[in-house]
Amino acid sequence: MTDGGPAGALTSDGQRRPPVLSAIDGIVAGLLTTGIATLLAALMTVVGASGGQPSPVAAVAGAFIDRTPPWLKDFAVTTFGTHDKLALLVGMLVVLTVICAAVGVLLRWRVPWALTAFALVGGIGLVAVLSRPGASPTDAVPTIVGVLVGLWYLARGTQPTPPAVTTNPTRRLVLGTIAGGTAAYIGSTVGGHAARATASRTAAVGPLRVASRVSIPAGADLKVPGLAPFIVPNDAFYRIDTAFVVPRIDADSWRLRVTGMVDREVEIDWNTLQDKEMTEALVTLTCVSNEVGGDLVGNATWTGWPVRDLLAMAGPRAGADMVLQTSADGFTCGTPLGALTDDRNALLAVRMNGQPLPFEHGFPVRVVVPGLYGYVSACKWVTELKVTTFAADEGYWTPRGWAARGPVKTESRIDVPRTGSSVPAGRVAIAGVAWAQHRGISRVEVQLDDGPWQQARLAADASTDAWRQWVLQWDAPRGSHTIRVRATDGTGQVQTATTAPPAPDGASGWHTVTVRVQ
Ligand SMILES: Nc1nc2c(c(=O)[nH]1)N[C@H]1C(S)=C(S)[C@@H](COP(=O)(O)O)O[C@H]1N2
Ligand SMILES: [Mo]
Repeated sequence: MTDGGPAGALTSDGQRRPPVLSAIDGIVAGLLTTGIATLLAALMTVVGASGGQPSPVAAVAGAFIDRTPPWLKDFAVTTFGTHDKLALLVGMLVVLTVICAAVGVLLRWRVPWALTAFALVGGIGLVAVLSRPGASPTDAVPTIVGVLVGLWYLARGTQPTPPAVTTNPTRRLVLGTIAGGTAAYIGSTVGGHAARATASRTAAVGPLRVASRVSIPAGADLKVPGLAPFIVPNDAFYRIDTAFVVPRIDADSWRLRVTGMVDREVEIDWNTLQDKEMTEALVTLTCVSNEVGGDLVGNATWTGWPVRDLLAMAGPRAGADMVLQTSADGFTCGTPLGALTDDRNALLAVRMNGQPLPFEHGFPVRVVVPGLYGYVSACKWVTELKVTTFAADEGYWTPRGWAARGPVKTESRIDVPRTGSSVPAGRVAIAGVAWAQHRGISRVEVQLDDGPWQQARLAADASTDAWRQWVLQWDAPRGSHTIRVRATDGTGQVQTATTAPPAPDGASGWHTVTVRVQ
């Protein structure tokens, strides 16, 4: 075949083109559009010309995440865990490829329809870009330019006799897009905004004034093989958020404002915060989406300035009962005002296990509140605290089917032996973790098959805000066995046997595993 241009059913020498070539033309047009738009978006971000998300791919992903129905979000978290964003990207690219291929084939018969369909898909990207938090009209430029180039590429091949010289410009354009995209990526990493953020994080290791330090009792970690460590390392800590692209914020340009029902609005910056007297605290974070037995829970040492000290500077007014926290990426969560002003360790955290927060976990500053699920308390990349009421405002997840208030339910989990595993007969350590943040764990019991509840040995108590490990040595007889666990919190309340799904306010029930003893 001669290169008769990207479209049309006939080649320049009058032969019928195989449909697969038309499909490829459509895909190339899609690649050109997304490549150019991504390149321009990256350039805009590098020069600081956008406060939103000018890349249509990232914007559609973000808009999709924001509109995901609860069942689909649960499915995604259960199926892909913390790889849910990669799964979304792959899914989007597959859908886009199929649409573009269809557009290419349609071009063989109905040129205006094909071009219209292509423009409509671009329009979806445009709407997404313009509806992202912080978007400005100029954010539309990358998508519009990208779509126009894609349309031009599709339309140019539909001329009756495409001039042969079009071959080279096309090739150059494709190569140029790849080269430009790579350059923009490297540029944004090395010279741009992301680089400033990385540099500011690297520099964020100076000494802090810490009023109270955490000391972890020697016996807090039972070191049973297979049991979750008492302190979860930062790179192993679960990550859940709605951010398709992890926000990379330059600490030096970060500000946190306290607004709303306050006597005076307050704003602090990074340097001011660094000079405050910090508190160090062990706090276990839990996701409301965590299934019974799930791993969306982790424990870390957090260092930060108590939120109550900042709120006291602003002076919350009478009648306020909620603080709407806002993240740099537009996410919000509604936290009971009392949980941020009482004596618990609700922190504006700047360190996680002694390190500056990883970008994935909220650098430069996130909030951590013992006793509440993350979705109503643990705002990452936090930029605003609006003092308000539950009647007037709601956080991101509330209109999406989750409860406005999310106190953590008492839960316990069996880590070893793993469900479905086989263990040799004899002494077997049954071990796991239990949590009831801010109330503490006073007892953990294990039931083997339908036997009596046996008390497990608890690890040393490090904090009522942290999870507690437990272990029970078992003389395992041959056969198939069921192991169940339940915890009792610091108030004497036994963990409920009533099973509930994660939505709307957290899963409940006793974690049960089955093992085969050989
Ligand atoms: N900005 C922002 N903060 C957020 C979220 C989010 O989507 N965006 N998700 C919350 C939820 S649902 C949880 S469970 C915790 C998880 O914190 P981690 O990713 O550091 O473990 O962050 C909370 N803070
Ligand atoms: Mo969560």
